[in-house]
Order: sequence, then structure tokens, then C-alpha cells
Amino acid sequence: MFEEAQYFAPVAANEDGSVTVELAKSHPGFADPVYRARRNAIAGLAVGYTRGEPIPHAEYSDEEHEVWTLVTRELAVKHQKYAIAEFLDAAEALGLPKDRIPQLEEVSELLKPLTGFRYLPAAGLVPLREFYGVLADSYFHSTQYIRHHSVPFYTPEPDVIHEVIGHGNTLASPRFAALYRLAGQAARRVETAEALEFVSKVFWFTLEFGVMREGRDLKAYGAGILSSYGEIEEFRGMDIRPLDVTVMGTTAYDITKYQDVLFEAASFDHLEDVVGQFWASCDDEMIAKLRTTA
Ligand code: NLE
Ligand code: FE2
Repeated sequence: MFEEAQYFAPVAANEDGSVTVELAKSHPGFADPVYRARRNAIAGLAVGYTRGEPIPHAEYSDEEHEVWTLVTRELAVKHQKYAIAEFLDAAEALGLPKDRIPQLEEVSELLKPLTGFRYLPAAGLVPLREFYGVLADSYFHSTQYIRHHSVPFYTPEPDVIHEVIGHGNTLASPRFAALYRLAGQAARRVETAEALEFVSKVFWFTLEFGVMREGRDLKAYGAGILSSYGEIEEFRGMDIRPLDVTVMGTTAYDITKYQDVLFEAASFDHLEDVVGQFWASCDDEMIAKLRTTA
């Protein structure tokens, strides 16, 4: 039985060629059969996809476009208040549509002249090494389905809003794109499962849920905070700790809730010095040592 939410939902192939993507009980769409069918149908677009082909077009309903429009409008206001300048500038350069869900192929085209990052469709589960590894080649795996309309301000799992408004805008920044690539190189360099998990936790506490000092204010740069207009109102009140690779790499988290432990970078330079340098140089041996000092 699948009860625990995890970053990637397991995907099962059915005999008729369709797919069933597992859904955690904590997901707002769990008890909505119409939503589940929709999520499975859109996830199915990613099955059998081969890199280099155009990403299959997802035909969204008016209701789905409305969720996007609402969240975009709410987030635009929150981003002005709470997002770091690097993110705001990148979002401006990318210019995502405000009143309809863009196709992933379209987002790749927008990113091309900025940083060259491209989207790959994901039904749900992507093995960790594959997910992180392809970042080194400027590829980003993304779901195409959208969150449940009843809880637009937060979803426990990655959806197209998180992937595109959270990560897409970030990937439009050359500085961020470089950090994503370094994370990918690190994921490919390490061999043990423990080291890969450590690398992915550092990713979680930075590129997914990182916060940064900007002047006197604490701002957000993590895609998971920047895609939730519920969570973005709360991060400043959480347990904010200093940026530390060893602590981040060994701290547990629960994906189904607002993150209550966050790590603060003193500046973008600081993030690059500490986390960029770590990903650029880490290997199994270094991580094994760090784990023993944690
Ligand atoms: N909680 C985020 C959101 O609502 O956009 C998604 C997080 C995915 C890790
Ligand atoms: Fe994410």
C-alpha cells in the first residue's frame, strides 16, 4: 500500500497501454476519481517518450488553465515580496504565459536562448540518478499534470506549476542553471546510494527549498517555496539554519508538509561557494567522511 508521499510517484503500466500513477492519501486529489483519471492520462503522455522527440502535447481543460491562471496571479504578487532578485530577473526574461498552461516544449524554446535548459516529460517516478544525472546535460524532468483545483496554494507533489513556475523561472538564470548542472555532475560522479542521497538532500535544501539573505530581508530561491503561494507566506517563521552541506546532506524531511527546517545562504556568492563547490568536487570518499562527522 502506498501511503507515504515521496518526491516521485511510482508509475505502473497497465495491460491496455495506459498507466496508473500512484497517489498518496495526503494528496488533495486522492478521493477524486475524475482527477485521478486525468492525472493518469496526462502522465501517460510521458511513457515511451524518447529524448529528441517533441514532447507530447497535453490537451488541458479550461478548469486546468484556470488553476494555472489563478496561481500565476497569486504568485506574481508574492514573488515581488519574497523572491530573490535573481529569480525575478530570470522570470522576467523567460516571460511565461499568464493565462494558460504552456506546453513543456514551449518552455524549452523560451529557455533555449537564455540557458539552453530543456524539459523532458516524466510520468512520475524517475530514478534518482537519472533525474539528477541529466541535469549535467541541461535536461530537466517534469510532470505535466496540474495540482487539484481545491487546493491551488499548495500541493505535496511536483506538478506542472511547480516544475515550470518554480524550476523553469530559475532555470532561466545562467547562475542557477550552472548550479543545476553541477548538481547533475555530482550525481553522476558519486557511486554509492548513500552519496547519491546526500547529494539529493543538498539539492532539496537549496534548489528546492533554499532561502537567502538579501540586504536585511530573508528571501526565497527554492522552487518548492516559489511555486506555493501558501508556503511562501510561512518560510520566514521556520527554523532557519546556517548553510552547511554536512547538515543538509543528513537532515530528514517530510515532503507532504510545509518545510519547517530551512537553510539560509548569506548571498548568491555564498551559495555558489559552499554548495556549488561541494557539487563540483564531491565524491564517495568525501561524502562518507562528512556523514561520519554529522
Ligand atoms: N509544495 C510545492 C507546491 O505547492 O508548489 C510543490 C513541491 C514539490 C516538491
Ligand atoms: Fe522540484
